[in-house]
Amino acid sequence: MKLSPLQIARYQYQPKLPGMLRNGISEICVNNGAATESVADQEKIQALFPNTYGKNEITFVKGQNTSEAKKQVVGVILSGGQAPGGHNVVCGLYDALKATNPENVLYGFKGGPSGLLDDNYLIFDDEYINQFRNTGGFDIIGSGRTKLETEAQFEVVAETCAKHGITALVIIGGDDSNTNAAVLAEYFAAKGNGVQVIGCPKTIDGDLKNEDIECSFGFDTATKTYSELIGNIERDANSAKKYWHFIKVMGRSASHVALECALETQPNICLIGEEVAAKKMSLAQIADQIADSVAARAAKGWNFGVAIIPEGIVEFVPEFSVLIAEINELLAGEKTAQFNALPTWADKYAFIERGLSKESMAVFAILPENIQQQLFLERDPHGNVQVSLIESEKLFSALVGANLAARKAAGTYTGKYATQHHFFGYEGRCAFPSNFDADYCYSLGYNAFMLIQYGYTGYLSKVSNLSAPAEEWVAGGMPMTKMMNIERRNGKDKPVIRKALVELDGKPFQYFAANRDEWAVETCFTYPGAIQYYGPAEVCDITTRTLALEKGKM
Ligand code: FBP
Repeated sequence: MKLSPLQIARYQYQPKLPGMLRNGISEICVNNGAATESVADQEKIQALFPNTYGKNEITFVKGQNTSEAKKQVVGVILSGGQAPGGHNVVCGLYDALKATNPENVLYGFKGGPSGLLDDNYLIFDDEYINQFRNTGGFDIIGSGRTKLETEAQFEVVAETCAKHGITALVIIGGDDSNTNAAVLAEYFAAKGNGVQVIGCPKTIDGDLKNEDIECSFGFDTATKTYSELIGNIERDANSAKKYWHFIKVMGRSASHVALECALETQPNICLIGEEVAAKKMSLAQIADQIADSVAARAAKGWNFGVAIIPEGIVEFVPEFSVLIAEINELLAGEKTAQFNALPTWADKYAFIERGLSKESMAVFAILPENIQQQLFLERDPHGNVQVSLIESEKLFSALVGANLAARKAAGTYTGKYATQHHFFGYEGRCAFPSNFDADYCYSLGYNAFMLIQYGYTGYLSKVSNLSAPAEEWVAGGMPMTKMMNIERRNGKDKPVIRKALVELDGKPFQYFAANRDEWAVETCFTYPGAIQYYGPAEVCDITTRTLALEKGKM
């Protein structure tokens, strides 16, 4: 295989570890912090996790390594959507494991959690792992979305571990996967089978964060990739001056990705799902707000602009959620077949009209026909509408078009409105990790092994102080039960790690809110350019604006 010059250079890159992990394995010792309790529902969580609840937070410091010298056999999986840097978590884990004892073994279970169930694995060696250093993607062992949550599955995992003599598992995943990792850790601890479980915080969506985890890995690289593309589009828009660009960006539910891209590129519009929900905004209100910007810019002779739409937006629009719930009900059970048998769209439309409430029908009626049809075509295995597949960038551009047509008829708008649509998601998930993600991920993996070596289980690998240079990062571990609360899921109370949504009183959103009126009307675009890997640290190593604002550094 012919390698690109950047690929060759990235193989040589040595990721930066936190200062306290740089002195060699023999000089890493534990500093015990305070005992922890869960963020809410303490009694219930404690009752569910009697063996792993309330443990101490720990940090690693320079000092005599006092861990037990024993051969370690570790298994690792990647879980869920790709996020840049996943390979480096595995590399960091492998390097710490081998530096501690060359006899140690690292198993990679293939295709995500199902690899553990199917005993589908490889054993890492230098030759294999070296091909993946500082590269994007999850192809080192693959990933998958199988959930490990039942006792029957845990038993199979226990058997897989016993078969290979595995004494620790590292689960690299988002909030759901780490929730399941915590339950698995408790299950193994209760069984006394000696298998430790350590989690690592992954997801480009940025919604696995809390007072302990400053950010999930991959968010930095993915948002930088999208911001580069959005900046390029802004420059094109400002050059040609003839299109409004509607750009949807990934983020299954939370709007962190959209917000970070907006902070990087200062578009005319960026919708934030959490704000839409808090203000209970309707589709018409959102369209009206965007149309105000289009009209104000048109009045200055600027018939162009850029609007960022978060992937999960429609689920935050209350009337839309009600509509979806009614459609799911309308097509429940055998009614799907009945609906599908209707010969024309007009017949189907009449069926829908009879089945929906007056309010939901009013919402349905304003949707462009292609979106209306999408709602009935794309169903998940449970028969529910797949909201994530809705082309919300096209939905909003059409609603804005209708709003502007009404303004034109009323004589209040005379501009031109031509649109382009984009969706940026997969483009960013497997990019070469930025220096930040390369360093952060390597550190998370290295640190995960130190947690294993010191005998911890039910901990999340934690690297913090991330807005400072890597030298000053703090490495340690946090009991996963600390991040848990009880939430209603599928009609049952479940212990889960809380998903972090955009906080409307948080500094990143506040900064955006303080500036967006000007951005809506003026042309304040900023062009971040491509991720830089080589050059001054202030160009190459800085992380997101979101983190800088959260840490008061902007
Ligand atoms: P994770 O939460 O598993 O990290 O995945 C996030 C994500 O990238 C979302 O942004 C997106 O909605 C989804 O995955 C797409 O999933 P798929 O890869 O299954 O199409």
